[in-house]
Amino acid sequence: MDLIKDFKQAGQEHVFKFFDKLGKPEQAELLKQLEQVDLSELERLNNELVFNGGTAEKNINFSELKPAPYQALPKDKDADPAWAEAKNIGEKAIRDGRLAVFVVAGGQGTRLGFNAPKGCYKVTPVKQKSLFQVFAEKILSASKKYGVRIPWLVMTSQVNDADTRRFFSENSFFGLDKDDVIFFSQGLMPAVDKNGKIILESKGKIAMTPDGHGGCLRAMCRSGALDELKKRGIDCISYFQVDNPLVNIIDPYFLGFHILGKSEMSSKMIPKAYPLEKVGHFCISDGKLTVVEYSDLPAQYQQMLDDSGKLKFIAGSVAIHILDRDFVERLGRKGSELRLPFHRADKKIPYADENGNTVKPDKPNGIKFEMFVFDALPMAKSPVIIEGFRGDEFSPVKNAEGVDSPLTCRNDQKKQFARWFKSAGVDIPLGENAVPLLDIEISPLFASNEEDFVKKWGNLNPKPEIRNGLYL
Ligand code: UD2
Repeated sequence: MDLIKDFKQAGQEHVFKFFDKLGKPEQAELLKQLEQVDLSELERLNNELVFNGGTAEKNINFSELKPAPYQALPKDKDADPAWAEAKNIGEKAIRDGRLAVFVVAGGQGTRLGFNAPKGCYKVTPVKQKSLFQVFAEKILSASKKYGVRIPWLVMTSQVNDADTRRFFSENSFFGLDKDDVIFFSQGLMPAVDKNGKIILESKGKIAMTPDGHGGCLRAMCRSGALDELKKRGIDCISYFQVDNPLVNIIDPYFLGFHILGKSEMSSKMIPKAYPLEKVGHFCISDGKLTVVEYSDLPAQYQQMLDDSGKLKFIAGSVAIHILDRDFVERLGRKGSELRLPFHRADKKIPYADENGNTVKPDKPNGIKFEMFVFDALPMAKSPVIIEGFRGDEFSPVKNAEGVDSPLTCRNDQKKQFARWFKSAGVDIPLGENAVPLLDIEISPLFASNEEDFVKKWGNLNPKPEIRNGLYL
């Protein structure tokens, strides 16, 4: 059999160690799994990342690193000619049906300790809506405002695909047309041991792990999602992560700057909240725009100040991007010359012992390979970065407690709503750290930004009382 010969030639024949002891269906399953493995890619990754222990970041000369320039946020966006022009262009593009939104939701939410797809996690302060519902309502609201269908791409992984789809159908797609929700699963990569050998998880199964959010570029091409966008005349894809309910997924200013800049990939930056915040850093390395992840940038650089006493590398990457459809195709198409690099992560990978019984290790024993979507930036033509306001853009749920937890996220949502009320002339009482003392929540179906809220609230007659809290 060719497959067996190929694996033998690649020095990976041990995956057939228990093959003769398997029944026919298990044999077929294993072969199906092995067919997915790209042995030449694996050999390249073993040489680059396992045998040499190197990663892409290690090639960065930190002392040459410069902070990346960005379009700074003005006090009043509509009074600023560049921002006002961007808004016009962006709104026109949305109305013309050029935009799709895209959530990467293949991760497992391990840190949060939540045993279901993370998008099902209940986040809002009053109605306890799930992350998926919040995003769906933002889409519905924009569809109505601009009179257009806005398709939603949802990337899952093999682990959570069925549960994610079930959650959407049990909730009637939160009012969206189900033809406008396009699910697809990200790819898998074999995990290897420290000698570059594929790990056998059980007698008839190799260890395969998700290929990282950067796997979305290949997955969009392979799944046909990109062709679907092409068919619908969509060329701009608004990319965001599943853990951040504040994200402004349909932002005409951002889209406008992306289009005006003829950018293939644009990003939003948020000034870091504190020097060691766990976000990427927008930098210029070797003349190219690059994101250097917090874990790869030595602490002295994360904390470095510039001449004016501000953080030198202040531009935090919070994983909000706009991707040009043709750019995704250029990088994600099979056989493409351009491709994202892989990163190495040392993990605890269950493995089959001498007798084929699965053992769960208590320390990292294997290596998984992942791609990061922000690694596409250095390959993009004319990338654009604009500044966003944290309070209207970013408060992720990552940890069960402490920073970036359900509590901080609920508080940040309430703070945002209180700010909108204040602009509309209503003072919500605030407690410690300016957290509203009342439980307030504004559905994106009522208003999904301050400007729309002020207008809508102004027109409400009679206005509801806000004695013990309010849901609008
Ligand atoms: C990510 C960024 C960090 C910053 C931060 C903001 C990386 C490496 N770092 O950190 O720079 O922007 O987010 O919140 O990305 N996902 C998949 N498939 C995968 C792995 C992840 O879909 O194989 C999704 C996951 O569902 C989530 C997102 O990617 O929506 C981020 O994943 P994470 O929680 O592992 O990223 P984090 O917090 O380390």
